[in-house]
Amino acid sequence: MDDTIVAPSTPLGRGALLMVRLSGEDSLQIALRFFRPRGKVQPRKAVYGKLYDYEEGLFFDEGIMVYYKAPGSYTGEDMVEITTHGNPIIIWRIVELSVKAGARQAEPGEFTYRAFLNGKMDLPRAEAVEELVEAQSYRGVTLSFSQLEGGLSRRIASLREELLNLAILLETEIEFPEEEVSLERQELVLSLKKAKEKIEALISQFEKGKQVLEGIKLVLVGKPNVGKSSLFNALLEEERAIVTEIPGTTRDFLRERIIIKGIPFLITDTAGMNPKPRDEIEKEGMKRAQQLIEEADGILFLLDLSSPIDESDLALAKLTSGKKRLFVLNKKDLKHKLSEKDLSQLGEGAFVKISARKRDNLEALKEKMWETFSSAAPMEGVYVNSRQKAFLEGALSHLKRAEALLKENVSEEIIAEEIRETIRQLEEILGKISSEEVLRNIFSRFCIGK
Ligand SMILES: Nc1nc2c(ncn2[C@@H]2O[C@H](COP(=O)(O)OP(=O)(O)O)[C@@H](O)[C@H]2O)c(=O)[nH]1
Ligand SMILES: [Mg+2]
Repeated sequence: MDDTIVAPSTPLGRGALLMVRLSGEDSLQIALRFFRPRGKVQPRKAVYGKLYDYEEGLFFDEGIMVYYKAPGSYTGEDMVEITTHGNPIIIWRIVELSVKAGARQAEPGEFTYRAFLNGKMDLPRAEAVEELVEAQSYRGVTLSFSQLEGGLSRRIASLREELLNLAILLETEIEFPEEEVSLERQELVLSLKKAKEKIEALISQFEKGKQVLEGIKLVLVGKPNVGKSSLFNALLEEERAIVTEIPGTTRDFLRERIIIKGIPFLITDTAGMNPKPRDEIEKEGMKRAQQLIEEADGILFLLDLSSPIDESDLALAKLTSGKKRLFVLNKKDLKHKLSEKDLSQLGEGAFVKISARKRDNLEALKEKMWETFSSAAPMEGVYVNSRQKAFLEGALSHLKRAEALLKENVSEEIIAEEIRETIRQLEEILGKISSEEVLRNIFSRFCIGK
């Protein structure tokens, strides 16, 4: 923590600009080894300068430097940000020159970790930074930004406050039993119920939040030539997959994202999905399709309206029976030969008739996709990730235990202990009492800084 770290902070492609960051006590001193400012360096003021290679004795680029003085920076430490022309070679040379001047290359997530340790943000906010960067839709961006602004943190903190007051009241009763009881049992019952409802409301946002942020993974399933690739293209409104009349020609998997009512759907077009593989390639294709089906959140099951159901359809129906499905009846522009009875053999799932080739009824399909696969929970501007959810569930079980104990008329002490345990679970969410190992583990999964 007391060393100075350096890392590129933009993806290292070629473009107009790239940025590198330093954080730690020696940031400015190290930066000034290779950055020659033209003008006075002042906190939070951009200064133009040239980049000097102090090993080779030459200038290699020009750029803008901003110096932040502790604690007024992202990490809470002294920081320097340097923007250069957008060639990664320049950035790597800056990193190299920084390291040679005494900096250390940052670990993934380390800037945000420092911000957390220095009290710049609590754990849900730090996690929101990562979630914001990873969000798969604009709705996901706005959602994670409201989390970054304290959406979840505030709710957890106020809940913690309320429970803390309860615990303290109970404990006062224990210590001074002869004094006027300030806390009626009736009140306690009500307070616990309210707290429980708040926690349940947060847990209920998990699924929705995950869908908005990460998207819903769908796989196109259907025998060769039903129109999977045609539908894939129709949904994307571009010719991404190869459409041919030779069955089983799409050999690769393609994944693309479409947004329906703010929810990203990640759709995979499967190749060589032939339940009766004719060669090694098709066998391998089938194996990989099976893997994809297992990992998917749902299945878009394609059928050909112009032909009756056959064994291949039935085999695929069996393969996907454990998943949420939407049956997409394609080629509705052709003469229908698929009967209701055929459909009933396939099992559970809503259906919709479309023509991928004619781009017909796609809006209805999208509406059905949204109905079938997206979580029914309303969007509340707050969400919980899986880590936070686990602790909320822990908190909930202790609250329920406190409620049950209350009915049994046990001593205040035991109830207070359950409330204390609930509070500890909430503090884990905020990162107040998490061990260094746990914290490092959370931050090292961050992609930022990689
Ligand atoms: N008439 C008609 N033909 C379609 C429709 N959708 C796809 N096709 C045709 O069916 C054939 C196979 O389509 P493709 O998308 O490659 O099927 P895949 O093997 O499931 O990927 C192509 O000739 C498509 O033009 C449709 O809605 N109506
Ligand atoms: Mg195909």
